[in-house]
Amino acid sequence: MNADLDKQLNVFETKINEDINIEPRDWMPDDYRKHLIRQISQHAHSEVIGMQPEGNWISRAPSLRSKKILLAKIQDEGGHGLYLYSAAETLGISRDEMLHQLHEGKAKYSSIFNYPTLTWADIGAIGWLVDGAAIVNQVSLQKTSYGPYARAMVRICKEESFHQRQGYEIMTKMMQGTKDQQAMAQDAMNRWWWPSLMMFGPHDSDSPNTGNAMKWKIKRQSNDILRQKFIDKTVQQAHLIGLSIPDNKLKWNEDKKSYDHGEINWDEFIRVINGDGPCNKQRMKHHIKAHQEGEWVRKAAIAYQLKRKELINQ
Ligand code: FAQ
Repeated sequence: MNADLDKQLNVFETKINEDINIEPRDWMPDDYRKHLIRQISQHAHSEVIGMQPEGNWISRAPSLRSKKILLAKIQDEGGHGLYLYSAAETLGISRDEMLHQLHEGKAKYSSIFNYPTLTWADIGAIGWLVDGAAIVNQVSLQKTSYGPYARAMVRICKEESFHQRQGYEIMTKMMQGTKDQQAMAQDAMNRWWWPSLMMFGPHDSDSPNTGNAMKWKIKRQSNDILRQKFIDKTVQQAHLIGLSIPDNKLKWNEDKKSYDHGEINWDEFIRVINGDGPCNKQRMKHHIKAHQEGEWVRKAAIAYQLKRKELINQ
């Protein structure tokens, strides 16, 4: 029995070392499976809850063009949630169980979606900064060791890069507009910058999951490395359109060839991930209501599948 287990572990570790994807039917250690279910389901919940702050602006988009783009983007995010729930299901957890964990507060979703969208510039800031941060993280996850997760990331990254550009376009247009529009864009930047940096998670030294994640190549780069990449790329984009970064410690470091920056407010981060951000309660309430109201759709879809099977088997 133990010799069998050793052999299976050996095959698993060889695949990880040789960068061969682990697939759903492969043997894998229980902790690897649990780690993936936690991360992928939280990622899926983030995509779906992330539809709410932007959905708030569909009926108030300033033109037909911007309304169409926003609708398509939000629909993409829902689709990302579906790919990710499907990837998590290949690990043996049901979608119902994942949603139950979310509704019970046992599964997290990204802290960023607990902040309100107060003006149209916030829609620009989400596309540019939030999708921008998501891409930096997800490009790295395209090489994650679990096959279904890695493949979902390839498609998601393509769509996120369109989202990032449409957000930057909104901000660029506003910065070319009136003084009021410029002030609105800067205000959105001021409110979304620090929460975007929090998306990458705690510092590596305070990140309990990073050790196993790196060992198993679930994460390819650490929270701090990815956060720094995002800062270096985004500061230049901000300066190009005349936005300033709300961090008086931000300074180019020629030796490091990257920016030094101020400290994140980790007390705020902890509060938000523990349910006490500006919109946590509202987000969960809305999700639970939509889930309950959608029960008849799920029942109808299952009934249709059963009927179809019955007809095929006749
Ligand atoms: N928010 O040990 P670590 C998007 C939790 S997609 C909430 O460092 P890990 C697209 C963490 O879960 C955005 N919780 O954890 C879009 C853990 O708690 P647990 C989502 C956070 O997993 C755009 C604890 O803190 N992207 O935006 C956060 O190694 C626009 C300790 O942390 C992903 O999910 C946080 N920011 O690293 C959609 C990417 N940070 O589970 C709509 C995939 C940490 O032990 C509109 N996920 N925590 O109870 C990851 O890369 C990782 O899971 C991290 C966290 C980097 C998020």
